[in-house]
Amino acid sequence: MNIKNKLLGRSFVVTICALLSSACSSDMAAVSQTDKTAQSYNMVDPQASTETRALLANLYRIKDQHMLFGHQDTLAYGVNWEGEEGRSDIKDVTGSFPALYGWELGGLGMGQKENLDKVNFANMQRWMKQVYLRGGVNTVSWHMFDPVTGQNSWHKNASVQQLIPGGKAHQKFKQYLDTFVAFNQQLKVTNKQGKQVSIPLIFRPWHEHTGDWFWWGKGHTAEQDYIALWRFTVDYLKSQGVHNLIYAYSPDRSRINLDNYQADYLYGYPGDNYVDVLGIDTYIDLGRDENISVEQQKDNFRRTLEYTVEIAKQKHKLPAVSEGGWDGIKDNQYWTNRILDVVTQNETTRQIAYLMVWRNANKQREHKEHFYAPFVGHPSADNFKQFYADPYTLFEDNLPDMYQ
Ligand code: BMA
Repeated sequence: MNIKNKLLGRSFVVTICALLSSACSSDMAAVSQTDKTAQSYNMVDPQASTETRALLANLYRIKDQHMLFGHQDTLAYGVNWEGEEGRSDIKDVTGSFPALYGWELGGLGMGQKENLDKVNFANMQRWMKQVYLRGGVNTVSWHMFDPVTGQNSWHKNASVQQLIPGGKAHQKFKQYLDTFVAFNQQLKVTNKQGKQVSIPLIFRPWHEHTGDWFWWGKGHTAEQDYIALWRFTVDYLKSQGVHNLIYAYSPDRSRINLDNYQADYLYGYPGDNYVDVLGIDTYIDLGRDENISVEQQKDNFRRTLEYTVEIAKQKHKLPAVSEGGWDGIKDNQYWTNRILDVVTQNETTRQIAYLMVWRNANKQREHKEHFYAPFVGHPSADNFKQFYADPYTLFEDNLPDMYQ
């Protein structure tokens, strides 16, 4: 058992509460009032299920003291393995699964059995259920193929205006959304209390729209059309009986000027009634920008976090780093020096509820080195163990019950 298990493992909650009585007693009170508290967060979906409301309330409760660590596709494959049940590069290195699991729907709507990264959708559903039953948190993104042209999300078509209400391809777009409704309907499990529940998901559609690389991005889509696309997506899913979603907004930081953060960040913002989580996707602050010093990059990351948290505070939303990392992790001290040191820098940066790094592509299948999390043998693996052991970070083995 590592230090953090000793400090934070579920069985030690009582002990730690005795030591920190004031902090914990307010935590405990918050838990018992989960439902009430969640309503006061003014969720996008007023009919969100009890478990979904609890998840959001618990993320709020935890965020000042901790940050959930997440990894995309962690159960599906790793750098040196594929198709091994119960494996994850994060678990190989630390002994624990991450707290947050990212999944990708790209390909859904095209009648494919697998997503764009060859993850079988039925397996994905099975893993999502396992995650929920173990107490982890699932989040999904969707590199939607263009319903107008059938091309993937990186084609720069001016399609959004055809998809929104009044557009020529609006019916087609609804059919794409219906595929998610059907996928989501199967995400039901019987929980420990014997109740059938729909697995809560942090749903992150239309991401990185401040960039110009997706067909819904800036440059190919008018701002009001992007907003209409987002709002229709939310309204339609709710109208189809989907009530297990927490909606996350996630512009890309590389196209946001730090000196004009609020305005750039809110480009295309669909409104407070349409967003629960204010996320930021950032690679540029986390290693990609090799033209500036490490210190400068860390300072930029600090500002990104502070500004995101400030906007979230004003709008009563949950702040998060919805996606990011450094392809190849070319710094052995990366996890403590470039991430932990910045997210824990001050009371504002510490408000970030979760941070998720992108996928570890399977080297053999994809014929490339493309990874954002450590794996056994990677030079940053030891440093990642320190990151894991720090009381600030939460992995699945340290998560409190997120659904009550
Ligand atoms: C990108 C890369 C691609 C992948 C896509 C969708 O960032 O990882 O290889 O296909 O995300 O998951």
